[in-house]
Amino acid sequence: MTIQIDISRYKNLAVQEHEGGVWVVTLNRPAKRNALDIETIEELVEFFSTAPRAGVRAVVLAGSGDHFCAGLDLIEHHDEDRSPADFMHVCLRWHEAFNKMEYGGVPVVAALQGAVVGGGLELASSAHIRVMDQTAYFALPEGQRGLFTGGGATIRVTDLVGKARMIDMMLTGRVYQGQEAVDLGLAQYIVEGSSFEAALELAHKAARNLPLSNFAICSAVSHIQNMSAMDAAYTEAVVAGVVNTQPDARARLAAFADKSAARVRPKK
Ligand code: 1HE
Repeated sequence: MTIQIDISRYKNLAVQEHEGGVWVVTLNRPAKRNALDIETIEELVEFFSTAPRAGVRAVVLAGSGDHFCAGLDLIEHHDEDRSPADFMHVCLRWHEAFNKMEYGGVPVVAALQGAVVGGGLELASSAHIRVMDQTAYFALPEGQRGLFTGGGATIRVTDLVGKARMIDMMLTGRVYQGQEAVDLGLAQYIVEGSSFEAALELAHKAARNLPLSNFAICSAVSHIQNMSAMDAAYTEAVVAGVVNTQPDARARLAAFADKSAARVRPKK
């Protein structure tokens, strides 16, 4: 019951299929520094709702131009002059998109450059792996703009950097970049060259895992984090029961047994 992804439906995203089931989704409003307007969020909901049922094995999420994403479209927000209820519904659509990413079961690798700020950091923190280049920087300018985070930063950015740093970022507009950003957990990789090329390579690596293993890694880990220790242990056992007995794993286990499978070795 595989469904098709219709790339012609996307206007603010550029959606491309690469080989091996890897798809590249690019925020495509560089003139607006890829700010997230309502239409972009709806397209993210659509793509990440469809991807798990469309045979997508991994996604690279990128931004076109010099910046990954400038966060909430402040001009749209200003022009719309929204009511509290309106903006609550906007935020619920952001959560729909970002939860589909984090809990959808398909590995998402974000390729970061330039500004990864406000809602852009909320988006990036919904990916499973973040790769930054030397130009990437992270900030939460909400405090300065008279705003508050609404796309999950209180959950995901706090998870990455801890409560005290999250509050400092919001109060003072502190910017993190370079190796320090990796040391804090804002990104897992920093590269000299293109973050896109590095992200693509990681996505291909993840795509070679069995889909059911990736489904568990990219949904069960997040669900389990939300549970009590007792429920988490139970759920882990149930998920492992299903994943670790999948028929497709037998060939991989047989290759280990007959010594034809690669061994785990440190880097030379
Ligand atoms: C935008 C946006 C935007 C740029 N909404 N239009 N986010 C922020 O507070 C970050 C706001 N943006 C910036 O600080 C800078 O634009 C950047 C550091 C990202 C890039 O700087 P620069 O010098 O390359 O570009 P620029 O000249 O500032 O902007 C170029 C154009 O992009 C310009 O439009 P133009 O029509 O005048 O050419 C800008 O208006 C437009 N642009 N950023 C709309 N964010 C669910 S709650 C989430 C809450 C938040 O995310 S708050 C954080 C918002």
